Amino acid sequence: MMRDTAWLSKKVHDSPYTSYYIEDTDELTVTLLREMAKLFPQCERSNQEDSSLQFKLVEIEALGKEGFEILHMDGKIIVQANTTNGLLYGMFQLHQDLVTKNELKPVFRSVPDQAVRMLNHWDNFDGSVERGYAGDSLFYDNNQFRKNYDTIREYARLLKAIGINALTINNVNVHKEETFFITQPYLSEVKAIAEIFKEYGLTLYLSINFAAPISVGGLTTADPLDEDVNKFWADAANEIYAEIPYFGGFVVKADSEGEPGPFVYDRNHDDGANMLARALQPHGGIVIWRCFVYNHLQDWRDRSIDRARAAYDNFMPLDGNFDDNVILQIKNGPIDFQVREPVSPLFGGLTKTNHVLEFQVAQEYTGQQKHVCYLMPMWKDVLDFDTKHHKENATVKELLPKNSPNIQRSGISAVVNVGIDNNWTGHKLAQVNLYGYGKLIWNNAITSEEVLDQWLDLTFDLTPKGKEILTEIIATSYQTYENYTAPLGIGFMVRPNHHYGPDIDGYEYDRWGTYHFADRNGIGVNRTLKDGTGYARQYADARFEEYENIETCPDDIVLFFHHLPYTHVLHSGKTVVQHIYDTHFEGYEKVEEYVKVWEQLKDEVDEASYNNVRERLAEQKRCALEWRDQINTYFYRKSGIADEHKRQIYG
Ligand code: GCV
Repeated sequence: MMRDTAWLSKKVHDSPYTSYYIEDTDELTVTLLREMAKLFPQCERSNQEDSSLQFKLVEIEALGKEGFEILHMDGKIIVQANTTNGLLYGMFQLHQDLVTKNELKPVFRSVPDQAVRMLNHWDNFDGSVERGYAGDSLFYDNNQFRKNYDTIREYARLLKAIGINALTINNVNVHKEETFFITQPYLSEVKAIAEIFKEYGLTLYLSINFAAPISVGGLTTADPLDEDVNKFWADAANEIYAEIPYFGGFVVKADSEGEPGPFVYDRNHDDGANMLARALQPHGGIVIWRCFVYNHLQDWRDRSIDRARAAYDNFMPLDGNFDDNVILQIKNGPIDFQVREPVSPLFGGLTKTNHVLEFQVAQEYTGQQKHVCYLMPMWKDVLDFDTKHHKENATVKELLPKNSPNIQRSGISAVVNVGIDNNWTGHKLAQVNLYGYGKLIWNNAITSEEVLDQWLDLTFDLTPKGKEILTEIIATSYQTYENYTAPLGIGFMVRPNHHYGPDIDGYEYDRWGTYHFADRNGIGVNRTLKDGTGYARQYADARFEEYENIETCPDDIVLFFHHLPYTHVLHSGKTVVQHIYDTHFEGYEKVEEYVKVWEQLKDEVDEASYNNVRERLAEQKRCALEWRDQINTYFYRKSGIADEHKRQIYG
């Protein structure tokens, strides 16, 4: 079966540009030529410098290494950039503009807002993907590399077309065999993949296991201050760069959820990260060190521990201690990619350490690519969040580059949502999340609506009515998902381990630190400074005061910060319990509506996509009903308060 080539499936056929000019400069020109042949089949290369379509290398400082301009005048188009890499980005933009019939401006300049624009695969060598919902790994099967280079090349072009410039290809939980990826014979296999991404200007990184000096090197310790351990990593780096001179570096999950790290040796994260950084530094490599560090063996009886505090408590005191080639990677929220969380206080907090933000495109907690859930609105909220660390210009998107001492080492990363499934993402509509992620981190000002509009035009051939229907489904899907799942920012309530479907108390008496504390009177976690865990104090003053005070704390995250009686009246005018009932009825009804209106698209989308979405919507409806009834019943039983509208709630 032909793979669904997502946003590069349509070619430019009916444009007046029948010939183009480009100088042959470097190996990326080969890629550009190949892409032109694929995407603009009627446009032939010419040696006429004044062809109707020209790709030009220029020297315009403001464009940097990746930016480009598309000039449209006198019937000609000129794509210009300082590098062939920039031209390649420009060509994909032009393809998109022509396919979607976007009116070309006389001068369109595009320079990425974030320097690091990365994806992390959580793929395992056995072919499984941790939190993967689109089939097995693209790269591995049964402890072998798949060597499916055509598919990988197809993937590389999809990523380039949306602006991604780096990726890791193995899980941050680095299991036994994958620990050896930094050595031969695996290194040659890694190189074969790295070469393909390099054709598109993407840099490949590996996740490494902090204990590799023991398991690979045969040492008795992985202590970052031990000389032999330092030598092990320096040798490993030498070997890697001898094979792959353009290798990006390491991504590290250390002292997190059972992964080894410096704590074992009474050392800290800066000791561990800087030790690896020293090994990579002579080669220009980078260490990306994750801040997802918390006590995952918590006793639920111990109310003094708050998982939300952990990243800030661990890393804030180390700000400024990290080498220039270390980047900290911080999840968008303090817990774990919930449908609604406050923004991590490390953004705006850290000012002396390079850092990137981590999103999750994979829908671990947002319906696992069985439910439609458009994540752009959430990501926009995070990037536009005003940390209030300064009077102005203190949004997350502005502070990421500003608060990293080396602007080239700041940006955004994300757990990707693709697998070997023919449509890449399992749920066809989940493609929009990958597309949107790339577009948004390149251009932080793009709106959710613009992204959706583009993706629909690139993907389907819809009538205006059809487009309206699909726009409505996708645009409302995030709010819908939130409505029928965990309310008011409390999070979790999912089945343990696989995290799919409702299980309200599933984690309540467990060790993972994700509690909601519902009792007969109320629900929520008291994270105030006054008499709670004090998490609220990790924010800048204005935010702290806003969250600390129940009068000003926003409704949508109020249960994250406060334990409230069910009868507490929200800013919306509803009580907590009535809000829960209303949103859960609304959420489910909306899914019922999606199922119905999708049928109207039968003749508008290809059969595979039609059936794919229809089947998944049916599952979403089944699951949303479970959520609705379990949540409503749970809170009815706890509170004894009836629904004002007397809808059916099971006793
Ligand atoms: C890769 C969550 C997920 C884990 C994941 C972890 C992480 O806890 O459930 O599967 O592990 O985040 O981000 O490291």
